[in-house]
Amino acid sequence: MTRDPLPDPLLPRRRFLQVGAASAFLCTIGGETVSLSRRGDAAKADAAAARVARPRAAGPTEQQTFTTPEPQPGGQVVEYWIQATTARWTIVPSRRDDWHGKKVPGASTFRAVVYQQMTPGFAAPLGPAAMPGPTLHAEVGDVLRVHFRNALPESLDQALTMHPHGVRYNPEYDGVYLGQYTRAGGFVAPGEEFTYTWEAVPESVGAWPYHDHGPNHTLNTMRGMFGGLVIRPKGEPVPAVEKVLFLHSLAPPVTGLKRQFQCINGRSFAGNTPTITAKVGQEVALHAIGMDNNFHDFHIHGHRWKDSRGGGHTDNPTLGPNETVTARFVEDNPGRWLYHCHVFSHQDAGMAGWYLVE
Ligand SMILES: [Cu+2]
Repeated sequence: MTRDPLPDPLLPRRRFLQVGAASAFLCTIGGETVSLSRRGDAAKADAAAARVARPRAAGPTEQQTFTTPEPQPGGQVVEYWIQATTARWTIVPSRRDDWHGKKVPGASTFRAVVYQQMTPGFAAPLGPAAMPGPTLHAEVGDVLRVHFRNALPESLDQALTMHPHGVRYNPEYDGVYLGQYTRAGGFVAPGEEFTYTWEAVPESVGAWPYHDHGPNHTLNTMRGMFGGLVIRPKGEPVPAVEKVLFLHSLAPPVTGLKRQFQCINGRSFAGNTPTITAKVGQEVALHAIGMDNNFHDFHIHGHRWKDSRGGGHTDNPTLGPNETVTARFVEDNPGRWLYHCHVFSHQDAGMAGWYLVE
């Protein structure tokens, strides 16, 4: 689908028309405007990101210090070790669309940048280097203590961050690059570590994304630097089936591949996207999150549920960038079901998967 960037007065008209082409977008990286409109343009954004100097805390607001929060009585510290790394990532491993029973020809492998869960002290990998990153769990009253390491190779010399939605944090732990106003957690250079502390407050209940918000955040988010946070009320049981599903695209300027893929969790076409399984009687919670420049919707055949954002029953709620909707129900309808984005051009370019109920 076309992304519609706002006209930039610094861009000549001809360049802007190119930018208007399908899957193009503009990034501002440390004050430079970079257009990602053609295959290979990611290298331009990476070069611009390598030129961003470490910010020096600017004024009194940035000198202000904050107390690191501790858990509420009865809560606990939930610790994670997560590194940012590259991954050779294949979007259509089966080279097939199992829904339509046809081949998906052509290359679909590129270098992604992802979050990977590690054992304490970053001693060894605990999970795969995959899209999305690990789902982080906490209950209300807990604090999440996330030790983050930028393990990018020398060839990708740029600062990264982890920025969460939904949890509470003070400016120290926002994980955002703010130019000259940046704090340490908003600029974690290769080889460096930073520990974020985030509070699970009552208003945090639900599922939320986290993502890179460093100087090159747009490109990095588009190439895999995102994951989910699930915060539960204290003591609430975990649903038997729970899955975070990111709806997003992988476009030629980002991947260097020839075609645009519409993805769920970094994969395209049924049989490659997550196949979700459940049994009749089980509690099911599917958290769909928009993770690109487009609007999506989230449709599951054969089911309906109360919109988690309030309102009535739905089977096809709309989802904006970084917005979550949770489909939660007790399974009562066995069979082979399709789940997909109902934007037709997304559905037909791979944003679909299987939901199998025994
Ligand atoms: Cu969509």
